[in-house]
Amino acid sequence: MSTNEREREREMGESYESLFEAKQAKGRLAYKLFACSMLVGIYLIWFYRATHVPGWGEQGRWAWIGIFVAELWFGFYWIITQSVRWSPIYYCTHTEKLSQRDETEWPNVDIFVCTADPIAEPPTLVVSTVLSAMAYNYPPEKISVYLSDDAGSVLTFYGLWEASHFAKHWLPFCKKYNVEPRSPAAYFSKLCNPPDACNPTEWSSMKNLYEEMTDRIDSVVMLGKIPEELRANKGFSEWSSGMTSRNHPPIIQILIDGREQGSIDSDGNALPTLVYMAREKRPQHHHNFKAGAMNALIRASSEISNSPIILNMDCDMYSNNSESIRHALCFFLDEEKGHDIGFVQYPQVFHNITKNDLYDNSLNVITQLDHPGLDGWGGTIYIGTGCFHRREILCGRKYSKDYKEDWKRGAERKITRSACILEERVKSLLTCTYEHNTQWGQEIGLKYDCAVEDVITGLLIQCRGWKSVFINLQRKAFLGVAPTTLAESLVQHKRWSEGTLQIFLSKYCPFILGRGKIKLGLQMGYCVFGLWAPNSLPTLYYLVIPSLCLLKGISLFPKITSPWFVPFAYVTIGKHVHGLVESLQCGNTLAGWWNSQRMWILRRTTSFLYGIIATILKLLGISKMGFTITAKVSDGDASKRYEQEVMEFGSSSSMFVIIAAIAMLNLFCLVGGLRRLVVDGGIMDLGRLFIQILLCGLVVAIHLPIYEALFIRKDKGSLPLSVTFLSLGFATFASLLTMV
Ligand SMILES: *[C@@H]1O[C@H](CO)[C@@H](O)[C@H](O)[C@H]1NC(C)=O
Ligand SMILES: CC(=O)N[C@H]1CO[C@H](CO)[C@@H](O)[C@@H]1O
Repeated sequence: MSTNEREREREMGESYESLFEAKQAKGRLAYKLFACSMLVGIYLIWFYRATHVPGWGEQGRWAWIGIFVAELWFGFYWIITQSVRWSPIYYCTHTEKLSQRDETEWPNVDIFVCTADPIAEPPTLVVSTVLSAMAYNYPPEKISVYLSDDAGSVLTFYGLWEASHFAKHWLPFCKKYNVEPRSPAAYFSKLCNPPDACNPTEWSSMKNLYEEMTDRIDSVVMLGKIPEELRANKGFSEWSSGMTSRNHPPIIQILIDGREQGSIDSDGNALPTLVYMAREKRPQHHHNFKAGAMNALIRASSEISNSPIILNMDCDMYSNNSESIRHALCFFLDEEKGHDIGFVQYPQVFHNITKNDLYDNSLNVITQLDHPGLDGWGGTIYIGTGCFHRREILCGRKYSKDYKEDWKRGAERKITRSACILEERVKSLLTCTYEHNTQWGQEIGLKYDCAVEDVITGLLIQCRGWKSVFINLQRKAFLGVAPTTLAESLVQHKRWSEGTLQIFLSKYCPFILGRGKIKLGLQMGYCVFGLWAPNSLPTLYYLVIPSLCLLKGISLFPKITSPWFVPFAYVTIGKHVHGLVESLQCGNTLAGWWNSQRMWILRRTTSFLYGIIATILKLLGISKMGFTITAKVSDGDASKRYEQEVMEFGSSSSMFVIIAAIAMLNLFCLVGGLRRLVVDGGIMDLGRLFIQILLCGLVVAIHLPIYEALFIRKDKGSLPLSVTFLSLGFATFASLLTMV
C-alpha cells in the first residue's frame, strides 16, 4: 500500500493514531559546514605530507612516510565516523495512546535473562533482575520470564525457586505503591525508611521478607550446596552428584505456570510464567557461549509460551523502568509505520558510574549521539541486552511489503499439556546434538562463531529488510554494573573490537553483505565499530615515533611560522573542541572528558592491539575464540578506590607493560628533547619541534596516573614492580637505540 493510499484511507474515516514519532536533530547544517571545513583541513595535511617527504638519504624519511600512512588512516576513519553524525534521529513514544487501546489485544512478551556463572554473577543479583522483569507494568498473564543458566547450577536454581515464592508478595506490593525501580535489591538499597506513600508496617515486612530471602540464598551459596530437605521439592531432584557446569543433561523447570488457575499472587492476581532452563552441556560439544544459550531459549519458549515479542536482558541489567515494555510496543503496534520494525533497542546504562567516570564506561556519547546517528540511516545496532525483537525475525524471517503481524494471534495463551509433559518435550530441544545439521546459528536464531554475536545478528536482520529503532527514555529502562578496574574495562573492549573487526574482515562485512540492502550510511556506521581495532597501529605509531624523533631532533611537522601549521592546528583543535562540547552536552564533566581521552589512548594501545592480533591469528587458524565473563563483585578496598576514582589496575596483565612502556618512553623523550633545547642552545629548534614537544607533553600529562601507580602508590590496586622494571627497560632500550 503506498503512502497516498494510506492517507486516503485515513481521510475516509479510519481512526489511526501514531504511537511514535521521529524527530530530526537540530543544528545539522552548521555541523555539516564544520565537517566540510575539517575535510579541507585533512586534505591539506595529506597534501603537505605527500609534497614534503624528505629525500633519499635525508634524516627521518621513513618516519615521515610512516606518519603519512598514520594520518591517511586517521583521516579515512574520521570520514567513516561522520556517518553517525550526519542526520541523527530521536524517537519518542506515546504510551498514553497505547493505554487507551484494549489491553486484551496486547501481545504476549517473553523475557530472556542469561546468566553463566554463579560466582561472578551471584544468584541474589540474578534474582533481583528476574523479579524486576516479572514486575513490569504489563498484564502479568501476558509475561513469561525465562532464566538461562549456562552453569547449570543448583544454587542459581535455588535462588530462582526462592524468587518464585517472593514474587507472590513483591508483585502486588509493586503494583499497590507503584514502586520504582522494581528490582528489590535496587529499591531497598536506596531507601532506608519507608516513603510517605507506603504503609510503614507493610513496607518493613516486605523489606524483611526480602532480606530473609537473600540471607537464605547467600548462605546456600556460601555452603556451595543446597540443604538435603529441599531435595523433596519438585525440580531439585534434577541435580545429581557428579554434574558439573560443563557436563550435565538438559534441565527445564517451570517454576510458575501462568496458565494454571492456581498461580496467583497474595492478592489473587495472575502471575507471570517463570521458567528455569539449563541446556545440555557435554565436554565434547561446543556450546557457542551466549548465542547458544539464546537459541536454546528461543526453542524452549516456543513450546511453552511462544510469545511474538522477545526481550532479552543480561542478568546484571535490572529493569529500572516498569513502563519500558509499553514504550517498545508503541513501535511494533503502530499500524502505519510499525510493520518493518524488527527490533527496538534500549541503551546500556550503568548505575555505578562515578562522577568523573575514570574508565570512560558510561557510553554517554555512543548512547546519545552514535545510536541516534545510526537510526538516521534506518537502524541502530543490536547490543545484546535490553532489546525487544519480534520472534519471527529471530527465526530468520525476511521482510516483505505485505507482511503484517496479527497481534491478536499473539495475545492468546497457548493451551497445551501439563507442565510435566511440556518439560519432557522441551528437554529434547535443549540437547547438544539438536542443532546438528540445522540452520540454527546460521540462518535461524543468533549467529554463531563471532565474539559479538549480537552485532552480527542485528546486521543480518537489517539485511533481511527490517528496520530497527533506538529509544533512550528519560528514566533509563535498564541499569547494569560497569567494570570497576582498568583490566576489566580493557578486556571488555578487546572483545568488542575483536568481534567487530572479525565481522568486517568476513563475508559479513557491512560493505559487502549490506550492499543494496541497507543504506551506505548504515554500512559506514557499522564500520565505526568494525574499524576500532585497526586504529591501534597508527595510534601506537603516533605515540612513539614523533617522540623518539624529538629526542633525536628530527622534525616531523611544519614549523610554527609556516602556513602549513594552520591545517594541523585547525584539525586537531577542531576535533578535540568538538569532542569536548559533545561530551559535555552528553552529561560528562570536564574531568570526565579528560579521563575519556586517556581511555581512548589506553584502549587503542592495548585492547584494540590485542583485538587486531587475535583476529589475525584466528584468520590464520592459529587460535580459537574464547569468552570471558567479567566479575560483577569486588572487594571492599577496591570499591573504596573506585569511589575515589583512583585507578585500579586489577589482575596483572601484559597490557600494563605496554601502557607503562609508552608512558616511560614519552617521559624520557620529553626530558631529553627539552634538555636538547636548553643545554645545546637549540632554542632556535623550538619552532621546528613545537608540535612534537606539545604532543609528547600531552602524552605525558595524560599518563600521570600511570606514573603515580609506577612509582608512588603502594596499595594493592597499583602496578606491580615487575611492570615498573620491564617498562623502564623497554623505554631505556628504545631511547638508547635512537640516540646512537
Ligand atoms: C532509575 O529509576 C529511579 C526510580 O524511578 C530514578 O530515580 C532514577 O533516576 C533512574 N535512573 C536512571 C539512570 O535513569
Ligand atoms: C558509585 C556506585 O554506585 N558504586 C557502586 C558500583 O557497584 C558496586 C557493586 O555493585 C557497588 O559496591 C558500588 O557502591
